[in-house]
Amino acid sequence: MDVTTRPGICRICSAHCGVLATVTDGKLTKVTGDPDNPMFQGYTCVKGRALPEIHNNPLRLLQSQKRAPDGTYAAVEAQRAMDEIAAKLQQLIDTHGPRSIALYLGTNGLPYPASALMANAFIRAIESPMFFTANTIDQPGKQIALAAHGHWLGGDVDFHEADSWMLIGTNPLVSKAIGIPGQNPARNLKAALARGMQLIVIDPRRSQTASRAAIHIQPLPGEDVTIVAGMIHVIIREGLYDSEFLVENVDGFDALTRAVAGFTPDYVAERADIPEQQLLDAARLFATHGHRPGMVNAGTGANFAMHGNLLEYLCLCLTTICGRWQRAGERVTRPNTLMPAFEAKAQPHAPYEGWGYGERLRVRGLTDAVCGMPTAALADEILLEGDGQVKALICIGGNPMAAWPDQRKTQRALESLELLVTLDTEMSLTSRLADYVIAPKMQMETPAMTQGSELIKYYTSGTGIPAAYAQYSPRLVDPPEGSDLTEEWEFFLGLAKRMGLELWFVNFFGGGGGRFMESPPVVVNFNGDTEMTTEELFAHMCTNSRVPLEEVASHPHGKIFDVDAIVHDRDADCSARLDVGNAYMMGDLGDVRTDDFRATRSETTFPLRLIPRRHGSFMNSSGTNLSALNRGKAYNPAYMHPAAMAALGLENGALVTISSPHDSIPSVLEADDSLRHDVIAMHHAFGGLPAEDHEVRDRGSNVGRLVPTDTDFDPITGMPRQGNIPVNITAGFVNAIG
Ligand SMILES: Nc1nc2c(c(=O)[nH]1)N[C@H]1C(S)=C(S)[C@@H](COP(=O)(O)OP(=O)(O)OC[C@H]3O[C@@H](n4cnc5c(=O)[nH]c(N)nc54)[C@H](O)[C@@H]3O)O[C@H]1N2
Ligand SMILES: Nc1nc2c(c(=O)[nH]1)N[C@H]1C(S)=C(S)[C@@H](COP(=O)(O)OP(=O)(O)OC[C@H]3O[C@@H](n4cnc5c(=O)[nH]c(N)nc54)[C@H](O)[C@@H]3O)O[C@H]1N2
Ligand code: SF4
Ligand SMILES: [Mo]
Repeated sequence: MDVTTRPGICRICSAHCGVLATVTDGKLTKVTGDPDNPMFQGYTCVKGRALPEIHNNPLRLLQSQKRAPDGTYAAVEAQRAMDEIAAKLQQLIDTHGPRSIALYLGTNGLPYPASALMANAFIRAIESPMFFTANTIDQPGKQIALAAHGHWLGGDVDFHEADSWMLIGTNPLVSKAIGIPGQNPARNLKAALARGMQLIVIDPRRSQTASRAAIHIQPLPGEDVTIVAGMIHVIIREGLYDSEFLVENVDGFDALTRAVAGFTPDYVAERADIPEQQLLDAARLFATHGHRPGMVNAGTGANFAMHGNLLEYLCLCLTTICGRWQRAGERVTRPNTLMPAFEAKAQPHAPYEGWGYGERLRVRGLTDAVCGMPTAALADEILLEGDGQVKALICIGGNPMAAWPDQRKTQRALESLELLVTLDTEMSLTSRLADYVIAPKMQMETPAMTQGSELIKYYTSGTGIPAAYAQYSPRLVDPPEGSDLTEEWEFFLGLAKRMGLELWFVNFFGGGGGRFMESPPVVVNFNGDTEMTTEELFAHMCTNSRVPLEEVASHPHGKIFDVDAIVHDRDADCSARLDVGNAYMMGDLGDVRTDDFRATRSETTFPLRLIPRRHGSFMNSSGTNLSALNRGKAYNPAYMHPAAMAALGLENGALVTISSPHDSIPSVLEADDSLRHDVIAMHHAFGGLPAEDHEVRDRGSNVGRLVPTDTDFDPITGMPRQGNIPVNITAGFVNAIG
């Protein structure tokens, strides 16, 4: 037996844990934590340890697939598929113009750092503006808010030193996504609490994270704007803000003061259904506790419930009026390692235009924005006839049928396309509607680096790697024998060669969607006959790295580098200021204050609110079909408080119908006393096609089907109301519409 164990990187989520991968006779057989990794010290989660099952999944595609006219699939050589797809794309471009071609990048772009960049180079080369990502059905308000507020160039306060922190609608102990550094978040939080950190969590559910909080506010969902505005109100009224920081760096304080004036503690307490004293306690704790007070971060729960842009903006305002940014002379919390060195400065970068420019969508007045194109409108762009109609869609590591809102509309749209291509490791729900499914290599079959995990700090505060840590890993295992697999970036290069296109691959670093750069982008030109390996492309991508890639690679277990990164003094001529009084945001806050929440509440047809939550064993729709991860339970239950179930005469495990004003889905009830009585919680991205609802106990059901895209939606990002969804529950299920 030939057995080797080598260090590698799990990239299922943004934590990018350093792992040990064992290969036995050419097959990945074991993945564990790497005790010699200085950042993770042996930590992994259940998903990372399932990488062998993920690679060896019998449902994994080892050949690309092509759909026959009768709807069956047969293997097709990847090169041949590229020939046919390139020809079809060219024909569509010649007949309907480049806008008829759209790309959608999902969460499995993250493990492969060249994938998204090459896909983007391709769409620019054909001159189509239709590049969409999962970001605009996630938390696009983060970038909208940064544009309106500006950036602090000294960066974030360090969680590892802070005495307080506030988390809103996020559960980083499970999601590893934001706030508590995701590199072993449980250890990071434990250490912080032992040091005396006081945590404030706002969540309608007593989540894993909330149960460790000093103050857990458990409000009605969708009232986060109300609560944060209330906290700002209290902090201003009691003079607990940082006036020195405001004078030096901030505009708009008067406008903010006026806009929050109506959010008095009694109003907020009634509206959010929380104790008034708790709001006061939280505001005072956040503003005054400890020597090194911390920041506030919000997650999907808070962003999905409408007003996501405003919520994110108010979080920045709260952070800024309390002066919670890293100052001159302090350490840079997230120094670059595989990204270029930069000089952090204790000064603002002024706000910039964040939305309302660029490509105009043909529906709902939406446009391109700093968060990217509105993905919730892509199905409409496919269905709406006329000039500019989208006729071909290529999905890279994403699963629209599982994850997009309005599943029935998505299905109609995807079925009406002239060409649908997915790059996916399996016959996902979306692949099952595709003309071609391109089978890619998997994580341990490709080289890996942590640059992508480092980079996400530009997306928002509270993300990225909080140390000068980096790791590189070579390919650890060969693809299965007899397979024909293509890396995603090679697929786009293959199309470009066939279509006679020159590609400009751009790896840019910097916030604001590249509007301001810490360093010039790395540009790699691919013309007709450029040949390159992924390893060579990574070397190009790291041309300007602070620590050279070879140096990083010489530490196979990863290394925390000793870089001297201190926040510098502000430039003498710096006149930029942060803005906490943006007119659009203040107007939106005014609208929130005047909407008639009592009237909305008195509506009783849909008395419950459905909220999102992540599953510890799955990454969105990935992994649900693996017994190592689902342990015999491959569905997403509807979690509900037992007392609320009893009040409706429903029992644990009962089959029920969950209806929103838009549509219905089946589900299986599961008692959960961590929830408020008036909410139910579900994981998204489960279920089959609508016609497969009877399989609910085997595959769950699709929350996105309850979400319309054209009634409650954000006017800037197009994001629909994916959380705080009004629903009712009835016993049993009749598959009426599907
Ligand atoms: N109702 C509701 N809707 C939501 C959400 C919610 O909470 N509620 N969440 C939203 C959020 S935050 C997001 S990010 C989006 C997610 O939206 P998507 O990114 O579109 O959905 P995923 O399920 O993550 O899709 C991942 C796909 O990648 C495939 N895959 C797995 N491994 C690999 C690989 O190695 N290579 C390739 N090429 N493919 C691979 C999987 O089989 C799967 O089909 O959904 C959004 N939609
Ligand atoms: N294990 C695992 N990790 C993941 C993922 C996964 O699917 N599985 N998905 C990844 C992705 S794509 C993303 S975007 C991140 C998301 O990461 P998070 O944003 O941390 O997502 P969740 O873990 O679902 O935590 C959301 C919390 O919001 C609460 N909530 C729901 N509605 C409301 C509300 O109206 N107000 C407030 N205040 N709280 C509310 C929920 O109860 C829940 O505890 O996680 C990433 N990491
Ligand atoms: S936390 Fe994320 S990166 Fe780490 S092992 Fe789990 S899935 Fe992989
Ligand atoms: Mo996400």
